Amino acid sequence: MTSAIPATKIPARAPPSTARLRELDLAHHLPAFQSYHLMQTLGGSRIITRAEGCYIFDADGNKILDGMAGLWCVNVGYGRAELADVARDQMLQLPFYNTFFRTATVPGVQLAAKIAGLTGGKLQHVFFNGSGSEANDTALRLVRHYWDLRGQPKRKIFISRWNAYHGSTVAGASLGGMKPMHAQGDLPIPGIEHIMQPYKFGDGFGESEAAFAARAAGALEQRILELGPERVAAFIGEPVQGAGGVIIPPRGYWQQISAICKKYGVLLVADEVICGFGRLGHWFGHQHFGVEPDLVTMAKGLSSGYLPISATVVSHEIIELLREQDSEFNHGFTYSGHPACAAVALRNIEIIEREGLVQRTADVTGPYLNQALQRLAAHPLVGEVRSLGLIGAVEIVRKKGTNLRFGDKEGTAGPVVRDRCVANGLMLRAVRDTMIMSPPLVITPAEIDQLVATLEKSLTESVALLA
Ligand code: PXG
Repeated sequence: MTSAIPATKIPARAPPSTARLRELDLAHHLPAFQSYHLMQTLGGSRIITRAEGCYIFDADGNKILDGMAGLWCVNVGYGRAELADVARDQMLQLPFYNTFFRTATVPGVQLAAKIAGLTGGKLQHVFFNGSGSEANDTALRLVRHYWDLRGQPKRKIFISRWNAYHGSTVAGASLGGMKPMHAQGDLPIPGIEHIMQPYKFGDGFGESEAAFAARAAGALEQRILELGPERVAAFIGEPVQGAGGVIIPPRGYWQQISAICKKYGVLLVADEVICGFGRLGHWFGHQHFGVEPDLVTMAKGLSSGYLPISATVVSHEIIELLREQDSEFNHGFTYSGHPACAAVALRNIEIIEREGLVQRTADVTGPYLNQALQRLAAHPLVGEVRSLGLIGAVEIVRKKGTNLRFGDKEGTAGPVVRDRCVANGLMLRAVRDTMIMSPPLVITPAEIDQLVATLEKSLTESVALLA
């Protein structure tokens, strides 16, 4: 796209010193999920200044391998000039327009069609939002509205799972199963129920995979029957729970969940915010598990995090009913389908396709990560390693062959290992005592070796620290 508006030369401005930035951070900036007291004690945040490929750089001169792809999102890696060019061109052409008044934008329409092609089947209609949380809010409101229109107004309950993450808005945090989040702001809102998660290492240790799958999926049927099927609107789940600790469900779990939903007429919502866009070696996680949801929510990898955008993809059956009943969906965000974000997302998908990143994850880098992690299985601190595509977890235990944790409470060892990883130049997250990873999909086998070797070194250093 050529622009009529010439490029403006902006004089370079030197940023404040790192020390000054830390002062300003402490004085004014409230970061996410943080103890503001601890922030003061520790002297502020690590300031990330730039990134390239799979590496981030901080203001103190450290180069760090980003084992988390930012926050599960930078699937195409950092430093893609083409995404910046597309954003710039679109901002000059049309920086903003809304979708409220029977108006649409070129990239918004193109992106909706592109996403519908990727989800396929009955998933043909796309509602845009700004974040993963909003995508789930949209799903909740649309599903409840749908059941009203279907003449089943009692069907309002969403069933989710403990330890699920579906966002931080009022509906997102309510749908999620994070108890510390529920404890703040009087959540969950009414009409949301939680059942057990399919976490075999934690909740089905020693049980056979088949028995555990049947028990975990059976919990859905049991809850539906307790509540009365006529009151249950939908089940929502991440194909693989990410923030909960990379919980890869046992074989057969998703098939059973899908069959139970069908049996009781309950809609299935797949939250693909983390699993979407190649993370599991398929475009979407539900495709890996072979189930067809009625709604799919997505964010993060949709734009590789270069700009904020999310989508709620809806089945034809649901939208047909709204059409038939001529019902207006009274819902939308100023930034729904933001043209610059949509243009970046479109080009991001094009990069994923052009570079074959989904297939590469399935055939090359996913299996490579899986193999490399096996090297850690013998480590004295490791109770289990697991991965699927480019998402993985390493469980830290006090006693090999068990799932017993260090310390009086969970989450004693994880932060110790995590701090060693960061000190050794690897950004990983610890969910309680589970080390989790989700690197950019462009990661090379050599970088995977570096990731695993750094984690191994950090585990070994942690043995003495935990003794
Ligand atoms: N669903 C899933 C599955 C997610 O992982 C959201 C919804 C919400 O997306 P937004 O864009 O509203 O943040 C997420 C977000 C963590 C962590 O600690 C994970 C997320 C967000 C923040 C922290 O791993 N995932």
